[in-house]
Amino acid sequence: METRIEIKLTDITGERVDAIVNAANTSLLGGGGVDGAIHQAAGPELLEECRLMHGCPTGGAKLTRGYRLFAKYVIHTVGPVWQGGKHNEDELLADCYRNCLKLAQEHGIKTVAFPCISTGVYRFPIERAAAIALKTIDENLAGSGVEKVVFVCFDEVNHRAYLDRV
Ligand code: AR6
Repeated sequence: METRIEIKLTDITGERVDAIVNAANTSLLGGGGVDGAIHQAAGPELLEECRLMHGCPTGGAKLTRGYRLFAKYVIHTVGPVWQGGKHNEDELLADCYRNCLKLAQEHGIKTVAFPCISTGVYRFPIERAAAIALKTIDENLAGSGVEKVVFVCFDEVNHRAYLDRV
């Protein structure tokens, strides 16, 4: 099976994929950045379902429906807050990508779009985050049943960091 990796500069809420990934916080009760944009686009039912989840640990992932989004599902993951690099941040960020893929596999999701997890408010260095995202997906895609992964960047710096690595 051929798997496609795409890198885009766009708003993730408009992606026409089976699932979009949300860079959430441990409460799963919404926030700013991509989290705010996804809740805004999906509508209030998303928050209602998130309330039933009782949060999510850093590096973990939980799945909800997508409501008013094109995407049937939202996979909520919680990236690490950058604290200088000696607090297991790299491994926790890799866990986010791995656990999202795992959920995608369990739900028969074929196409999934990821934002640049942790690179906004959580201040993870952009180049380092892009390298981890690409490597982790590359290492875990085989056998997952996922046929297309879209890395959705929202700014030129992240976009360039991904393009330079493929
Ligand atoms: N589409 C795609 N990417 C986006 C969008 C969008 N509509 N909006 C922002 N980004 P951030 P984090 C990019 O801060 O660092 C929230 O408040 C953004 O440019 O959204 O993981 C949560 O509730 C950046 O590259 O997430 C948490 O409290 C990337 O998404 C906290 O922020 C991630 O930036 C999580 O922080």
